[in-house]
Amino acid sequence: MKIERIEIRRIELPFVAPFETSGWRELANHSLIVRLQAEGAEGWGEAPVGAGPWYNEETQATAWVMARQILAPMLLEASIARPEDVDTVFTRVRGNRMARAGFEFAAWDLFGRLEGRSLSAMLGGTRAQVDVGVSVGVQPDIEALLRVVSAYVEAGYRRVKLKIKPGWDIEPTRAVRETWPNLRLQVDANSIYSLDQADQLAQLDAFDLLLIEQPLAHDDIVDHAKLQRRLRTPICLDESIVSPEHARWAIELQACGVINIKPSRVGGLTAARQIHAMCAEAGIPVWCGGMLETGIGRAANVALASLPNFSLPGDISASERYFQRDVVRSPFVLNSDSTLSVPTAPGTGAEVDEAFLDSVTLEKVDLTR
Ligand code: OSB
Ligand code: MG
Repeated sequence: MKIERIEIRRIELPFVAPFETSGWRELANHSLIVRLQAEGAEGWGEAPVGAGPWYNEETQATAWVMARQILAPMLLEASIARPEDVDTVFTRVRGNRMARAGFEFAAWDLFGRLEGRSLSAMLGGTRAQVDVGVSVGVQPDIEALLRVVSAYVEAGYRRVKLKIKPGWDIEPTRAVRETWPNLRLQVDANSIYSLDQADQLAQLDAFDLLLIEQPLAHDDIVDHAKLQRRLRTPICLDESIVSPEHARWAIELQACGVINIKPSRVGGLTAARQIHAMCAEAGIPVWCGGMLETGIGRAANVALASLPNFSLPGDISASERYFQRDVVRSPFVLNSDSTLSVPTAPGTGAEVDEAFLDSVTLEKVDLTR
């Protein structure tokens, strides 16, 4: 197949509330949306980059340049027989994995729509519903935190993740654990600690957490292995795992007990599926993380989370947790058992609301063969 037309846009879709991590604040989704057209069909993908290089090195500005000047021209030149071929087309490209993933997701969607198969079926998904939780940003004080968590518990979420940082770690976690003794609880530090803070992190062992996510540097594996030996709670790597090779290194070094797979972080679903298989083999549970995606990127995450070794709840919340209005006519709704239903329609199943998407588009380009 030859891709005939590629549309790329950068958008700004405000969140219902600012999202604060250990090191930065997100006020809106600043992703790139990719649309591929071929053989009378189309596919959509989202590169969920942030406004600034705070999570990884990519930003909307870098992804925009990469997509227009490098990735789209490469893909228009190529001939692809399966979605996995997009991963191969881009192997020469160093880094820039979220920008690459935007195109790769769109190719899966395109092939799914052409073949009449759901993305979950294409990937080898085995579940019709996926367990999900909610990621709670840093709050001004513990009272506010308990109010926010309480609203999510009321809404039906049975797994909560707290963003932590020095000065906002032990006490907030203790307060949530004491208020909800049976809640599935985990924390995420987004790379803010160093190994010499191991004793402080070990205090989190008291709260029966599912995992402690990415305590150390975004590109570290070695110190995480040292830290893991000093903690009872499993370490979960997020930022550090940017490819299947990185997952293998982390497993070999015993740097973590769990891996968070974000398909966008690793360049797409092809690499995500390889990491999933490698972890299944090694007995490492995985779960699907999120990047505050619109309904376009979220649909790819939900399909991926339907694979068998996704045995912990994902950071894939209902659309209304993020946006007043999503760019799709098929928003995700939380089921009463803290799950989302996996779409069964061809491709991702996302039905893009083009008029609304246009209204949140800052800039758009069209490239053709
Ligand atoms: O580290 O998992 C993270 C959001 C943006 C960037 C990084 C992270 C997150 C989240 C939110 O924790 C996950 C979501 O609900 O999409
Ligand atoms: Mg994380």
